[in-house]
Amino acid sequence: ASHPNVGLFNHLKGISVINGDLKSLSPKVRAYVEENVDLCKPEKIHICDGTEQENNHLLNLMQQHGTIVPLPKYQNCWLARTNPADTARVESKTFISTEKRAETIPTTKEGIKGTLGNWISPRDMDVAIKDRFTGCMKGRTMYIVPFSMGPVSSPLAKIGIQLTDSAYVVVSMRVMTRMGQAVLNKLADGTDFVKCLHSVGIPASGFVEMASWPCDPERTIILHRPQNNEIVSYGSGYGGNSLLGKKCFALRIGSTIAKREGWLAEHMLILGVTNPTGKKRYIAAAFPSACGKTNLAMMTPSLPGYKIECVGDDIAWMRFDNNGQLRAINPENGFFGVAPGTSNSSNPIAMKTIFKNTIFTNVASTSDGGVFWEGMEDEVDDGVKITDWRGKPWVKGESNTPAAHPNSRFCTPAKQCPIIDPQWEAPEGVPISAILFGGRRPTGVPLVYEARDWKHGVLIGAGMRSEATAAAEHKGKVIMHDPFAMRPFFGYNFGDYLEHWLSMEKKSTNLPKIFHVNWFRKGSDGKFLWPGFGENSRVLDWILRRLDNEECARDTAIGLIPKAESLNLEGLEGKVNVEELFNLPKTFWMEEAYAIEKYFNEQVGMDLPLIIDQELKKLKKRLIFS
Ligand code: GTP
Ligand code: SPV
Ligand code: MN
Repeated sequence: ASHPNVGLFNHLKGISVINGDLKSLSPKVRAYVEENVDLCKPEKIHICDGTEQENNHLLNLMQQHGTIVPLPKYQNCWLARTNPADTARVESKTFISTEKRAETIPTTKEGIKGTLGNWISPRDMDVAIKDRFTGCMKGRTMYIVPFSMGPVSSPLAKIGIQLTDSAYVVVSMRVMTRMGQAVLNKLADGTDFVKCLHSVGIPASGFVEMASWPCDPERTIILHRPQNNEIVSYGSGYGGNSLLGKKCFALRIGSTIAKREGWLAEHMLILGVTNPTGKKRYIAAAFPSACGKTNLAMMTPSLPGYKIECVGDDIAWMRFDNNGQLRAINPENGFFGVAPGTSNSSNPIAMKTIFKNTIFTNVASTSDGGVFWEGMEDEVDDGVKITDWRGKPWVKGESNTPAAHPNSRFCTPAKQCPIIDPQWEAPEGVPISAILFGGRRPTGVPLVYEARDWKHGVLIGAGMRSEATAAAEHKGKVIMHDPFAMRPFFGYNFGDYLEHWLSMEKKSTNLPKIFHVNWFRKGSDGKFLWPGFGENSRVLDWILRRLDNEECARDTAIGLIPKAESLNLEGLEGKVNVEELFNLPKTFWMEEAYAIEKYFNEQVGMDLPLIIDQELKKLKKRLIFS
C-alpha cells in the first residue's frame, strides 16, 4: 500500500489498474492488453514504468510471498528458489507455429524423429492457448512490461511488450532488458512490438504445489508465431521459458526477422580484445548453453599485455553495414549467467559484478546471509552453515547432491561488469573481426582450428556437436549435434538458416574469419588437457595473429591449426600436452564426418544447401588423403 500509484484507479471492464494509466498506452498496445485481459481475467493490471520505486515495491511483494529472500551479506541481492520441477528450459515443449511445417523444421528422412525444433499448426496453437490461458490470472495481477532489446535509441533495437503474472519475471526483465516508460514513449507513435504473453499458470487440478513459486510443469508450453511476431509462454517461471526477451524474442523470433531483413540473430557472446601493441578487435563466439560464453566474454587474460572487454555474454544481433563491415549489438541489458563454477579463480570479473542488485536463482545460501555454489568452496568462511537450493541443510563432503542446482543462475546488470566495453551500447554496434564456434568435445577435437573460407566456416557451424549440459532437460553426458549453438533456438527451418548464412558471403569483401575452439578435450586420465579460462587468451592471441595474416598456421584436413611453437605457451611449459591437444586421429575424424553426414541426411534431408553437401564431401576427401 506504500506504493505511490495505489489508489489511482482506472477501469478496464471492472479491473483495477494499480500502476500507470491505460489511456497513455498506444492504441496497438491497449488492444493487445484488452484482448488478453479478456482471456486471462486478472484481478489487477500494473503497467510497468521501470522505476526503482516500482522495483522495490515488487521485491517487497515477492518477499512477503516467500518467492525471494534477501541476502543481507550483499547490497540489494535476492535469492529465489523455484519449484524443483521448474529449473531449466523445456525444449521438448517449445514450438514454432507456421502454416506449413516445412517453414519451421527441415523435412526429416522417413521414420526419423526431427531434433531441429518442434512445429505446431496455427490451429493447435490457438487451442493450446485457449486451454491454458482462459482465466489463468484470476486473483492475480497482470503486469504490462514494455521492453527494448538493444539500446532504446539504437536503429538495431526492437521492442516487445510482455504480459505476465509473475513479479519475478518483471524484476528480472528490468535487469535483462531496457524496461519501462522510455519504451512506452517510443511506442506512442504506433511503432510495432513483439507480443509476449506469459503466465506461470495454474495446474489443471487447481492445486498449486509450491505457493512461493506457482507453475504448471505438466502443461508447460512455449509457443512462437513468427508471422505475427508473437510469443506465448505458459507454465514456467524459469529463465529462457519466461524472460521472453531472451531466447524466445532475441533468438527465435529474432532469427526470423533477421532472415527477412538480411541480418543475423545468434547465440553468441561479443568481446573486445586489445593486444599488447594496443590494437583492438571484436570477436563473436557461439558455444552451446553452459559451454563457456559468459566465461570467455569476461575473461582475465593470463598473457601479459592483453585486455578483454565485454559487450555481451549470450546473444548477438549482427549485420553488415554499408561498408561491408559486420557489426554486432548485444540486445540484452544484463547477464543471466550459470552460477556453479564461477569463482575468483575461474571468473573474478563475474565475481566483481554479481554481488549487488542481483537476483540469484536456485543457488545455495549461507548462514551469514550469502550465497554458495559448487566452485565457491574457497570463498566461504569455515564456520558457516549451508542450505542447499531446495532449502535443506547441506554439508560439504557429506551431502551427495549438489548444493546449488547445476543450472542455477545469477541475473545481474551488465553495466556493473568492471570490464564492460565502452562501446557496449553503441547504437551502430561494434565491428566483428572473427567468429568462433565451439563446444564440449572430450575427444578428437583440437584446441583451435581455422576455417579455410566462409563456406567451410558455415560447414563447421553446421557440424557443431557438444556434450549435453544442465541448461535444458537433457540427461547424461551424451554428445549432441548443436549447429551454431542454435539447435534449441532456430526460429525457422535450419536448411534455410544455412542458406541465409551462406548468402552473407556476398555482402562483404571483408568477411570475418571463422574458427572452432574446444577448451574441453580430455586426456586418458579423464582430466581436461587445457587449463581454460584466462589461459584461453593464448588461443585468442593466435587468432588475432591470424587476423593480421601472420603465417602461424599449417594446413590439415579439418582446417588450419597452429604451426609448431606458434601458440604462445610461455609459463605453461611442461603443464600442457600440446601434442595431445592438437592430435587429429584419422579414425575419429572419419567417424565425425560420417556422423555429420548421417545427421544432415536424416535431419535436414532435401533442405540441406548443396554448398554444404559439397563442403562436407571436400572435407571427407581431404580426410581420406590425409
Ligand atoms: P549459457 O548462459 O547457458 O548460454 O552458458 P555459457 O555458454 O555462458 O556458459 P558459462 O560461461 O556460464 O560456462 C558454463 C560452465 O562451463 C561453467 O561451469 C564454467 O565454469 C565452465 N567453463 C567455462 N569456461 C571454461 C573453460 O575454459 N574450461 C573449463 N574446463 N570449463 C569452463
Ligand atoms: C541458455 O540456456 O543458453 C541460457 C539460459 O542462456 S536461458 O535463459 O534459460 O535460456
Ligand atoms: Mn545461452
